[in-house]
Amino acid sequence: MQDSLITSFNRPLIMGIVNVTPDSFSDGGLYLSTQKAITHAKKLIDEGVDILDIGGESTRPGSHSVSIDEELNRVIPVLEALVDTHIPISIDTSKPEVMKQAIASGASIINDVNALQAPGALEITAQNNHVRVCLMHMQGMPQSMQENPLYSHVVSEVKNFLQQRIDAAIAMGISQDRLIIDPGFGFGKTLTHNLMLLNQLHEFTKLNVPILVGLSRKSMLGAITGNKVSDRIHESIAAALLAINNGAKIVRVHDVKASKDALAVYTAMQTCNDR
Ligand code: 8Y7
Repeated sequence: MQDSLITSFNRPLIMGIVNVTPDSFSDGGLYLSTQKAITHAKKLIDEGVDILDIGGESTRPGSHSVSIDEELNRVIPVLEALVDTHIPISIDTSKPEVMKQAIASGASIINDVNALQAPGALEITAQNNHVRVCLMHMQGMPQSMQENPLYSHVVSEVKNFLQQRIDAAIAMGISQDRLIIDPGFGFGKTLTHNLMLLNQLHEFTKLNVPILVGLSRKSMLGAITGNKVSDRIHESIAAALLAINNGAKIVRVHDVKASKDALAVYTAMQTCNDR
């Protein structure tokens, strides 16, 4: 089972992003976006993805939330179409009801940008003791989080928050080996905050839980290079590699093939002494 990869981490893992968010400007509707998401996921599998992260609610800066039913209608058909591939599926949600139904449909990881803070989220996770969960840090809410991010010590504040969420999960009976942490690049952080987190990512290894990062195509990279979102592949690869070199075990990316090739160089370097 692929899950053993996540346990051993003998190489960095690639989580591929599968968004199921109907484009309000095209009239294809939900059916078309479902089909598109499935086709896209299969392409990522062909490219060698380790985990698929399926999300039905945009959490980009400025975005608004969707209802439980709408989110379920988006993600469940996609999940059902992909379980037979046996690639571990992560459900990107903060809603306990979506977590529950996604797990019932075969999701084995919960990716919660809200770190299981919604009422009932810890309980659902605890009740399903085969699933892993990624606890991410965010300051504020997506609608307004980039308006005025403020920290006195960004690294220690993010680290303390993640330690508290680890403690809350463990107190609920979720074992530590099911947890993953994420500093939440771009979620209520300025460019400087993001760069400090990336530079000091090693600090987070002290929490003794694998680190996941999402840097792919983010505006912090555009702020450095000036490239538009569709043209940020090189900086995304550089950022993923730096994160891995600084202790990350999983990278959440759009560009699976490119990330895989870049990480192959890292893994080759890491294992040169074993030859
Ligand atoms: C992240 C994420 C997004 C991230 C984790 C985007 C859902 C914004 N970013 N989940 N989700 N970490 N764990 O630009 O950084 O992809 S959405």
